[in-house]
Amino acid sequence: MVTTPDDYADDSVGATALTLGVAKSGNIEVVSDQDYFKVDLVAGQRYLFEMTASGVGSLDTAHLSYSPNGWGSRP
Ligand SMILES: [Ca+2]
Ligand SMILES: [Ca+2]
Repeated sequence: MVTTPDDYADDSVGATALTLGVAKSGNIEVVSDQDYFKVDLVAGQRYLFEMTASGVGSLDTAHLSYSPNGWGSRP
């Protein structure tokens, strides 16, 4: 059996840093997968975050969540 390794950490401690304006792609390898990202923001500024899905099984139920420790996406 071949398993695909997880591409991003499942928790905020290991969150991957994002660069504003630069897209990041990843995979939800298993149903229970969560991929965490972090980004430095400036108070008072507006930001737009977009998440799209492709391939088998969409992220219809995916969501972005915010906490001071980072953003998370999960199915
Ligand atoms: Ca993943
Ligand atoms: Ca993960």
